[in-house]
Amino acid sequence: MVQAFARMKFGIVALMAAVFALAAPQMAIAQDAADVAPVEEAADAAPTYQSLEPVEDKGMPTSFESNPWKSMTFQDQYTADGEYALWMHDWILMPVITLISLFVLGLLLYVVVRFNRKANPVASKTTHNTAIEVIWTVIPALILVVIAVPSITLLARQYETPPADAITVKAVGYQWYWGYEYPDHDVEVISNMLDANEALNSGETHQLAVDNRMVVPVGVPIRMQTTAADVIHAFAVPSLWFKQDAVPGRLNERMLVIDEPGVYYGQCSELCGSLHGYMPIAVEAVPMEQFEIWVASQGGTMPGAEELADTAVEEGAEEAPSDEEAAQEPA
Ligand SMILES: [Cu+2]
Repeated sequence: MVQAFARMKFGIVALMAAVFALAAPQMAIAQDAADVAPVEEAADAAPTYQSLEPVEDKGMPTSFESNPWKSMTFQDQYTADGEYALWMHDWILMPVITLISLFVLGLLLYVVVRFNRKANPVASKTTHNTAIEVIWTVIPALILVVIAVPSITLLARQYETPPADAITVKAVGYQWYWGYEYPDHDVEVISNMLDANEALNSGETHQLAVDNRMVVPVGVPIRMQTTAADVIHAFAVPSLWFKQDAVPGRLNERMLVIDEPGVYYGQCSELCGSLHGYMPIAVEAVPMEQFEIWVASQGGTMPGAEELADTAVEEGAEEAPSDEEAAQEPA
């Protein structure tokens, strides 16, 4: 009985080996076919994209109740231009404005007290004082120079042209929502405001939360283009130091490099009709690997990946017949 089973087992193994030997060339062809179409396979096996959770006080306004001081100034900045501009505001403009205001107020109070009719009944007849005229011309000129240097630097930085390999994102303003086109990736996203309940459920601020965010990679140059389909809108995200008009029939362009991952909120900033206040902007900056997953989840392709896939298909097309010939030869 045991011996019979052992012989049967040997027979089964032999049979399987024979079947495998016959099937092997076909399997090899099937294997090649799988290699030829990596794009479809990647799309099937793509990990699902996880949206980022917004962080309190990052990329969004701060309420007076939670932090009165922070609620009255600029949002924290997450681009190099924004950090530079905020530094200029905090350390040059505000101190200069404050000192000049206090100085002028002091002069006014001094004049009111020292030269009123009672204290100074006989007015001076002085009309010229060369020394004082030189001082009040030269000092304001120097102050303007001190402001002009960082100011023109900032202006020039904001006009910097994106490099040739920058990722293009085109924000299109519509009455009353935003569309984001990714011509390099063959992706288009339509972004509408969430209503109050939906925003509450997603743990976001109402009138800033949207259904589909503008997802971009972090730390790489983005060629941010803005235009509009109907009336003038403006694409503005305060924490990214970004505000650019979206004008029908025109394509405005500015480089955007975001420092760190996060969700950054903004709003349309050009009166565009009755729902102008209800077309918020949400920019989601993620590491490049995450961005690639997002592009795949939107049915798009990375520019490099497409070329690779094309070459793979061409190579596969050349190899496939030779394999078939090899398989047919023994038969
Ligand atoms: Cu608008």
